Amino acid sequence: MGQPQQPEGAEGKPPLRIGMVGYAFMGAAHSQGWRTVGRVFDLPLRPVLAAICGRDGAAVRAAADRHGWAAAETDWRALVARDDIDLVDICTPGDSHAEIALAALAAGKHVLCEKPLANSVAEAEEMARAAEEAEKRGRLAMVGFNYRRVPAAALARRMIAEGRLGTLRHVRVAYLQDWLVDPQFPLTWRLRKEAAGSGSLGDLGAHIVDLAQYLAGEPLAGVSALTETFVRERPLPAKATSGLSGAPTSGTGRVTVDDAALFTGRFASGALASFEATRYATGRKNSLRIELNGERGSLAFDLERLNELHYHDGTEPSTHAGFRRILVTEPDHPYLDAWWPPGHGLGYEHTFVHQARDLVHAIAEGTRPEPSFADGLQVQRVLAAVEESAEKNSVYTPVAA
Ligand code: SOE
Repeated sequence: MGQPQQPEGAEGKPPLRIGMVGYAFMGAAHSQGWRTVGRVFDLPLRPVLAAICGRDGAAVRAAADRHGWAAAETDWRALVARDDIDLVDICTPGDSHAEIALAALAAGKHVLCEKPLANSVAEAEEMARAAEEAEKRGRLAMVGFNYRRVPAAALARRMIAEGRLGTLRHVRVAYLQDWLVDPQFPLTWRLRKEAAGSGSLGDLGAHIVDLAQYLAGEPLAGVSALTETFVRERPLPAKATSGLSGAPTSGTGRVTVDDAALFTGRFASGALASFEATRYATGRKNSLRIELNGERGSLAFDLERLNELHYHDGTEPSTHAGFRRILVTEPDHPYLDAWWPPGHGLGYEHTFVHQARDLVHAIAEGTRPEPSFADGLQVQRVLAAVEESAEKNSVYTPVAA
């Protein structure tokens, strides 16, 4: 640790001093984003990695050194209270999103909160209200649905907004992982409702609900759902991975969240959608595939081939119509003018750089970041409708307004 890292060429720009809570996978991914963004994009503010926070002092100090943070804290309340922090980046399990975000907004900080926004609609409503109040004081809040910032997804959004698909009829989207297939995988925090809020639904389903609504440009009006927990008892983890200090470390514990969620949805316009979120798709590691069909054309995207977007122009003569691959690496594609020459692709980590870029610009310009906490609340309401429908044997359930 030492002086915060200063991206080259950022001299003279006012600092945006970041304080991060959490240093696991998302903490590492967000750190990469904050470290890199000022080196790639010309920004109106200079991100400074001021402090990172975690409960374990030795581990968070090691994380500060590894990820380039100038200081380490072991109490998030102390981090939020620091007058040398302008923005709090929340990379913790969902059970602490609300308390940290509410405290940070009340302390006059901007906030970036990982997805899903909260573990319940009630928490999300309180966070959205607080964000709306904070906005009046010039403090802004974003929720980290980073897949909107894959260039191919942003290009798809631009093409749909331009009317290239015409009236939307279908969205079908699946987010497939397989890290829970082994019944011996331990009962970590993501498998306990009190920590994670839900299972694959909130972890993976939140991403595809947000992405589908973002690309469609409209909210889901209602859903019919099935959820399942395939393995209901799992070995208790060593304390270090349980995410819960003092947790027993022998025997088994009950899984209290969904392992998979399958649901259909109707958009406000009447377009129909199908969603699948699972951690049991053996062989699929991080496969998010979405296809949108309109009366004038279709778009298809696969996160495992994230530099590509497949487009079918339904207005072309049938003799030479068909899906064609757009290689999304041109300088006039979203975000790409800051990176490499055409054909040199990007990866998963770059979505966090783009997320940081967009948040810095929103803060500098005083405009509401997207996705906002209100967007995060809307996703939370869809997730709640999915759980309610699943509890009622897939009865169609309206999404609360
Ligand atoms: C789940 O394994 C997970 O880490 C999600 O929590 C992230 O949001 C996603 O980007 C990658 O997969």
